[in-house]
Amino acid sequence: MSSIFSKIIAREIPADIVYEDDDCLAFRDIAPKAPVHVLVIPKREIVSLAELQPEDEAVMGRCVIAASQIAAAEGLSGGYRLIVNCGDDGGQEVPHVHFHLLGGRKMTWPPG
Ligand code: IU
Repeated sequence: MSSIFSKIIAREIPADIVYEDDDCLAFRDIAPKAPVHVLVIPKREIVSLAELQPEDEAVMGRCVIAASQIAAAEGLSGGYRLIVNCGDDGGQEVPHVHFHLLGGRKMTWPPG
């Protein structure tokens, strides 16, 4: 299933892209929930964590490492949060798996 994130990958709609490699893309969230709020996505169209297949292992790992590198580049030396919402109960709105990298403020726990 294609989503708006596929259009961002294809450069059909603009986004503030902060990182790209062969497998992953990262861009700033249009409605940031923290001073730093970057979405890290696989370029492959994967709907959610619930649809992951064994062949997605490398690309998902690549996204997590990219998130770590972006966090360092953004100066988040005090820490940050990396989360994935999955499905309706998880609060997922866009049907293309994405990591939220949130930082620049103290996070609370548990999330709502
Ligand atoms: P969620 O985990 O699916 O709820 O997160 C979707 C995020 O995508 C949310 O934080 C939106 O602000 C963000 N987003 C975006 O950055 N650009 C877009 O064009 C759209 C959503 I639509």
